[in-house]
Order: sequence, then structure tokens, then C-alpha cells
Amino acid sequence: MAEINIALIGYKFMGKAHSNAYRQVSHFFPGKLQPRLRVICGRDRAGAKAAARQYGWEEVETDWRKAVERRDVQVVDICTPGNLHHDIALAAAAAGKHVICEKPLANSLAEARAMLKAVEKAGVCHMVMHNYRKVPAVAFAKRLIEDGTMGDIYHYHGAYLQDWIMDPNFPLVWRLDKKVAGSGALGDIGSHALDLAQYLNSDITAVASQMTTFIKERPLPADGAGAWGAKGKKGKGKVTVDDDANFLAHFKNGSVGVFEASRFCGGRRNYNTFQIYGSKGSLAFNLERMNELELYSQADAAGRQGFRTINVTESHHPYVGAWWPPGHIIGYEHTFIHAVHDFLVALEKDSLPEPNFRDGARDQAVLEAVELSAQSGRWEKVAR
Ligand code: SOE
Repeated sequence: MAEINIALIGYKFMGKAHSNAYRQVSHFFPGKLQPRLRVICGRDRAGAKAAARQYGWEEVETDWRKAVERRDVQVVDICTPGNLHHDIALAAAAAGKHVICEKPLANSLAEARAMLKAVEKAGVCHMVMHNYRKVPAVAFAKRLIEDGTMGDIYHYHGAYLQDWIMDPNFPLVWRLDKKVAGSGALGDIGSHALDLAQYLNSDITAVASQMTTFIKERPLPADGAGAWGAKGKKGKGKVTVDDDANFLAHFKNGSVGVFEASRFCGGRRNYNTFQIYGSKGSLAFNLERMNELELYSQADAAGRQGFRTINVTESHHPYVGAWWPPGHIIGYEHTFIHAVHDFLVALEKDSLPEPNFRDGARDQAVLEAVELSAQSGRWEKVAR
């Protein structure tokens, strides 16, 4: 098994999830390539060193440019806030490195398109970490749609609801600073919801939206760990992103969509859901019950119709065969292992995984249209 050296830029929540995926993937999806956790990079040396010790990285860098330029690195994995995605991806592509990037791909459509152009010009492999496509139940839903079980799709309802910033005293972390995050609930979790919709249903062609900020200023982070540049300052800062984004959508296949992304829905800790209604059947998924898929089929005999719960834990379900016997469920962290597995297979086959930067740029075009519509108050077409 050949080794492939990884440089991970960023070591917080996503850095932890990606590190675990690199360490686990070869145990459950043995292939020709084995990731080597070569260097982890973070601005704060002490923090990066602690993460290196905890997750098993060999070396530490505090300057991402040095990590990207290293001749012993073949893959650059971007787990930073969105304002650095573009610069790191362009540097990595120019250095001939394969690139994985957290979602959303960028903080603007222009940046996303420049990133796509750079990786395609460099001829490197690229993936955007929309990990929820790698949930077995979601990949199985894709199979049911593709094999015609759902018939023609009429409706797609997508909602990704959380509640972690409802406390007005929650500090002004970087996700609430437009200069760093690009947008709020829309880009952070709305991007997941619309990526699943474009994966499962078809391209979104137009949107009509509204975006709301419920709490307009918050305490600056005491330790400066949050909004960059706010280190050590006292007092409050202005929230410059949306707390909620909801929008109507038209799809290329003629179906219609309703979407909501909010971090103000009490009790919804990580409630990423979709319902799909077609001419022959319906599907419903809830990430908080991620091993289950609700299926309604018109083909069921009269008197016996109704939503049934499929336990997506059989060996013939996507990815499940690598894990446990039926009913022995998997979790959030497995979606990242599946994504890394797909990336390694793409590298082995000299192909491209999904979702790659082309998908990420298509998602970014929808994000931009949603923001335009919230400003114009009109339907906006999605740039293609
Ligand atoms: C915060 O909203 C967050 O960590 C997102 O950034 C992730 O993409 C999502 O998987 C979980 O929630």
C-alpha cells in the first residue's frame, strides 16, 4: 500500500473530523493508497501542537504557505474559515497538490470559479467536503431516485436547523463575521441543504429568498478566539451575517423547492432534513436519525400504503458493507471516512470524486442568487 502525505490546514472541529477520517479509512476501506498524517497547520503553534499530539500528525506548521510548498506533501486539505479557502486552494493547485476543501467552497462565486479554474488547470484531484452526500441513507435515496422508484419529482423540501447561537451572550465568533465566514446560516448549513438538493434532485435554476439577523450585536470573544482581529478587545461587535435564510426554488427538472437554514430553532441540534415527493413515491430523511430513511410507495397495495422506516444498515446499502452487521448503526464521523475513501479511489483511478470543485461552484452560484434575491426582493436566476 503506497502512502500519500497529507497537509491539513486548520485543526479545530473540521480538522478533528478530517484527521479521524485519515486515520480510520484504511482500516475499513483498504485500498492502494494510505493517508500519512504528515503536517498539521494552525496560526497558534501551541494549539496546532496539541492537535498534532491528539490526532497523530507528524509535524506542525504555523504558516500555511510553507505547508503547501513542502515537497513531501501530495494533498492539501483546507479546514480553515472560508476567507482563506481561495488563497490556499490556488497556492496548492499551483504547487501541483491535490486539494480537499471544506464547505462552502468559497466566500463568493468569483472565488469559487477561480478555485475551479486553478485545479482544472493544474490537473489535480479536488473535492469539496459536503460529507452528508456520504450518509448511506442519502446515497441510497439517490439510488431510489435514479432507478425510478420515486417517479417524476414534484417537490423538494430542505431544512437544516440548529440552535447553538440563540443565547444573546454567545460571543461574536468568526462564523458571525461576514469578512471571515462569507455568510451565516446560509453558507454554513444552507450550503449543505442545497448541495443535497442539487445532488438528489437537479440543478436549482432560480430562487426567491429572505435573510434575517435576529441578534444584531454580540459580546466580543474574551479570548479573541472568535472573530479574527477582535483579539483581546472588550465590549460588543456587530453581527454581519444572517441568522436565518429561507428561499423558494425552481429546479431544472421542473420540480419546486422550499428551503430553510437557521441556527435559531430551539431543540434542533443538527437537524438536516429533506423530503422529496414524486409521482410514484416519497422520501424523508433526518440527519439526527441518520441510519433511517422514510419511504412511501404508491406501489404498495391499497390499504397498506404509508411511510415505512428503512433501516439503512444492510450490507448492500452504500458504504455499509465496510462496517458492521445489519442494525449496528454508524455516525457522523463515518461520513468523513466515506468521503476520504471516495477521494482516495479517485486518486487511484486518476478520476474525480463527487462532490468536486465543479459541484462546489454550482452550489456557490445558488448561494449568490439567494443573497441577491434577499436584497432585490425579486426572483433571481442562478448563474450557470
Ligand atoms: C456548524 O454549523 C457546523 O459545524 C457546520 O459548519 C458543519 O458543516 C455541519 O456538519 C455541522 O454544523
